[in-house]
Amino acid sequence: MSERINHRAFTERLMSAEQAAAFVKPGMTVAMSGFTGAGYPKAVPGALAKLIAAEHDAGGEFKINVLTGASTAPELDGVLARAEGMNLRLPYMSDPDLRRRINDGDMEYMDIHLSHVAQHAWFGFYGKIDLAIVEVAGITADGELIPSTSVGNNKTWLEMADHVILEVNKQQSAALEGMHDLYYGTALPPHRKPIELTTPRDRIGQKYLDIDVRKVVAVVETDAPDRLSPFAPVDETSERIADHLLSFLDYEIRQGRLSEKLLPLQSGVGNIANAVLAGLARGGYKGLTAYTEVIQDGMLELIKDGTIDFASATSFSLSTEGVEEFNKNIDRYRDRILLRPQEISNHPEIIRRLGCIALNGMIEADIYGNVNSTNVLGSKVMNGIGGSGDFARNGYLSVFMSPSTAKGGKISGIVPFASHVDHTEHDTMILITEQGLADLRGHSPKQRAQLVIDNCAHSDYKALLQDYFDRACSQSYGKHTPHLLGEALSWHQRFEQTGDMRPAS
Ligand code: 0RQ
Repeated sequence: MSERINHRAFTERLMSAEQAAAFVKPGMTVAMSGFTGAGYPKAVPGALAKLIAAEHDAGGEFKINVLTGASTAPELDGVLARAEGMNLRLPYMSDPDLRRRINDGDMEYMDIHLSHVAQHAWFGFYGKIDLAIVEVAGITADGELIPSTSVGNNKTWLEMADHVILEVNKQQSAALEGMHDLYYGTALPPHRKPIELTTPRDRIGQKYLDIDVRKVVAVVETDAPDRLSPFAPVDETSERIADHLLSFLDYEIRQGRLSEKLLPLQSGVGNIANAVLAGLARGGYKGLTAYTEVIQDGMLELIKDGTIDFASATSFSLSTEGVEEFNKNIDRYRDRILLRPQEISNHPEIIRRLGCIALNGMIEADIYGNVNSTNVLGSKVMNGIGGSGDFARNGYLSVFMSPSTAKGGKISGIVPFASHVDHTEHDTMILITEQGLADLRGHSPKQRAQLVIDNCAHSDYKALLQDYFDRACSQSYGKHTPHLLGEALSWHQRFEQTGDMRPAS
């Protein structure tokens, strides 16, 4: 038996990544593991990319549809994008080569709420899933799968796919065993039952993933780390954003709306969200919980110093240093972290019940609070909506954060009209930039606009926004959400034409 494979039926199927990749045929829909750079297959996609490139060199056509949990890494999205091997990719992604292909119009990309993916697959919206390629940390003597550093949609992929390729990665810590909670109680409407999870700590499922061994066509052993990009160092801008958030939370506690334990935190991906988590350590909180998608470096720090007592997620998203820290002190983290399928970590029913505090980054917001999380200048996708919509719509509080400007001040993060809307004004309660915080709760559109302009806009753009808003208030067709339609997107147009949202004068 191999070190991590303790069941004969699986060792019998051991083969090289090249042999396993040969099971993938053009036109297939292939579902892969992987969520924010963790737990993705490390070897088969690379071998597949070589097969694809060879086929293209020979004048043939070889493209597949790729479904994942969320973003993966260069060894999956990067190699397949460079080989021009994907017709369609869903959902969230962050690989630069993949992003380029999508934005060049060479392939299709579907950006979907992360909680929707598994159920849409079950509803049949994505057609048949031919093959699943899933990384696991080991296979037990009973033939069950020990999940890796992310769970994502793996349960669904293993159940739905006609055939399965397993990558068993011995570099993933053996101590991951027991850190997962796999819920098998989901059903299709109208047969759904309540999901009985009432605190982030609750275990409602099993430790291992089930697998029908008859579907397993290949098992590949790997020994490679998750590869994650480092976060930008915490700078003054993100520290100021964190400070505004902390003052706001203190205010909520003083008002009696939140207790000192707050409510379960959700924190998005990206530099700002990570820096804000680091800032929470300064807040002096103890014994908080998180019900979120990803455990990033900032959250690991909070668990380490006792700020967070328990975190439920679907994946890790750690830098190399974060992975080292986790592996070195895994005993400290083992009883404080549970990884669940993303349909549970992001489930609207649970998020609403727990009352999560949703903290997410954004690209831009407009004066009324519509938030663009995904498309620069309304057309160029950055990463995708991820789970931000699952949490913003259903959380107790929805907070969106961003520096007030981007690209050296040439772009304003607060605009007259968002060039793409992921979260409507109805889903946005709090907007924060380094300039300040706008608490939009209980305010009408015009009141919200004034708060956003006063509190969040950068000084280079404040007067311009005020001028737009004032003229809209007097000239708009309707006076409920005043807009000048011919001008509403003119800032984005100006940037396209001149490289700066500010007028030349
Ligand atoms: O670009 O890297 O080329 O410099 O966007 O911006 O300010 O470093 O912020 O890393 O926190 O990311 C919305 C992308 C913010 C992220 C987004 C450019 C900026 C920079 C990154 P460069 P920052 P962050 C749960 C939650 C959606 C998914 C989500 C995100 C780069 O938060 O992907 O929330 N959110 N999931 O220059 C042009 C603007 C810009 C802009 C920023 N207005 N115009 N470029 N940038 N604002 C987790 C999961 O779902 C898995």
